[in-house]
Amino acid sequence: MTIQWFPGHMTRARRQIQDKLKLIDLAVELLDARIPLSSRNPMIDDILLNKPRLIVLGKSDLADPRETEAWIERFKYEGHECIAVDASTGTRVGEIPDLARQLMQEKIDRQLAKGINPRAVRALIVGIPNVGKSTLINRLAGRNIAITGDRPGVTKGQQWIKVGKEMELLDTPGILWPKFDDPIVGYRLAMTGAIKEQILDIEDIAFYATRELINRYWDTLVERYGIEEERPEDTEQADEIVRIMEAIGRKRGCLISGGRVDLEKTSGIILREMRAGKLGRLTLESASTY
Ligand SMILES: Nc1nc2c(ncn2[C@@H]2O[C@H](COP(=O)(O)OP(=O)(O)OP(=O)(O)O)[C@@H](O)[C@H]2O)c(=O)[nH]1
Ligand SMILES: [Mg+2]
Repeated sequence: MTIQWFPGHMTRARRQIQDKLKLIDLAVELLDARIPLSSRNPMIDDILLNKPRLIVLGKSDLADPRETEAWIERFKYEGHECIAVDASTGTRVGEIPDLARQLMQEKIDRQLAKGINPRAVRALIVGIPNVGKSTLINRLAGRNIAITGDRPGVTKGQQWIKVGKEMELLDTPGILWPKFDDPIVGYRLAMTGAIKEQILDIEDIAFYATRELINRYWDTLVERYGIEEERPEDTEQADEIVRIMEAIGRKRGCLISGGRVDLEKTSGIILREMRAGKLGRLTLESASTY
């Protein structure tokens, strides 16, 4: 399968970010707490150059809290300030302006020493499509100014939004990068909703999602769908994954003529429920293994 996922507007979006860098004091790099590694743009250092940066792990309400803590430690160890938030309820979002100010403190002190009154901190928010950039900005601003939506590609252009008196945030369209070195990165981005459904083979994505669930969250899978199958011994065997998908489909009554399982319908259920957190809080990438 080829994922056709690098439409022109993303190249444009990247260029627009680079054009704005001169105006920006700080970058907020928003990652998906369920896939902190795969949601990280490998070109981010090239795009942001040496701008001070705050890493925010978004959708942390959907991720495994222990894994999220480990990722925060990991990013801090690498020298980045990092915080996990849930922008859907606003949990910990209120700490972001303070952290941003701390990152800017040296510059602010320098300006004060020169007798210059520091202006509002200008921050840019970057991240993959659908990770929650606009939702986070709305939370910070305390009102719904940026358009949000449960699909990738909602924000089409840049927009400055005032956050209190001391901060201005630039919302940007989600960007992906031209090539995934490891195909699993593409599948994880697709599973968690960063790639447009229309260009995906949903059975293919659900197949990889089921494989990850078997490997990492087998008990949750059994509990959610009430399947009575043996746990596959070798998840590299495609039929073993399909066996579990079919068991889920049968439990959910996804059948077509002849009593066969409707895999497309089953795939839709697995992906929808996984994305909505119905399978519990899942993290697909552990800080300890990377
Ligand atoms: N559970 C949960 N959902 C979130 C969170 N943040 C955002 N969402 C949801 O994720 C979806 C995408 O949010 P947006 O803010 O539109 O995402 P975006 O990054 O601006 O997306 P693009 O503009 O398409 O790049 C929406 O349905 C939000 O309600 C979060 O912290 N937790
Ligand atoms: Mg947006």
